Amino acid sequence: MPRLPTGQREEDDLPVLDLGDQPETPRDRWTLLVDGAVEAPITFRWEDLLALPQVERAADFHCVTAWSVLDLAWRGTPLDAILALARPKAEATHVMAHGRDGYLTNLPLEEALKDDVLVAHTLRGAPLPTEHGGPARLLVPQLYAWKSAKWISRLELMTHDRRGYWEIRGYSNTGYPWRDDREW
Ligand SMILES: Nc1nc2c(c(=O)[nH]1)N[C@H]1C(S)=C(S)[C@@H](COP(=O)(O)O)O[C@H]1N2
Ligand SMILES: [Mo]
Repeated sequence: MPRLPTGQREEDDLPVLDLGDQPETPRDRWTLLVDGAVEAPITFRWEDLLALPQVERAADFHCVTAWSVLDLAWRGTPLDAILALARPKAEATHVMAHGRDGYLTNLPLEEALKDDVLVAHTLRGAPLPTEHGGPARLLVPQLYAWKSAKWISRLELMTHDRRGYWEIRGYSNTGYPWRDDREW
């Protein structure tokens, strides 16, 4: 198995890529809302997040603009632990991740619930820097990096699919790096 998907080249340092607005949120004012198709909408504060299970994951990160960074060390809370507390309704099929910069990206629950998907707050042993989405971002390493919403503010459970920022603008709805699944 090659280490890099088709069309990707390796970078040592994580580039910064976003729409340009990098919101600063102090940890004591940070919140994450889980709502939509759930039985129990819930808002997490920073200490609530840290009270949930904390795991380490080493993961490769593939951006559709052709860079990949291998073996990044992340720490954070598994997304399934967060979503479970809101009790997704049986008819929930997708989740929209909202960033504080207005960014949106959509995921099928099947991808969102995978073991490596985190709300990540630590990168390479240090607090996640603002430019990489700190205090906390979504990490969905099995999909192209545009699915990993920085500055996560809201996880909206949905009963049908809806496209996010890049998914409307021509990126693939699914975004599987290992299938060279870049555009629709
Ligand atoms: N909130 C937010 N998240 C975002 C983006 C963005 O513009 N806003 N850009 C995405 C894209 S296209 C990529 S490649 C990665 C880049 O993450 P990085 O800047 O930490 O390398 O963030 C993703 N998450
Ligand atoms: Mo990207």
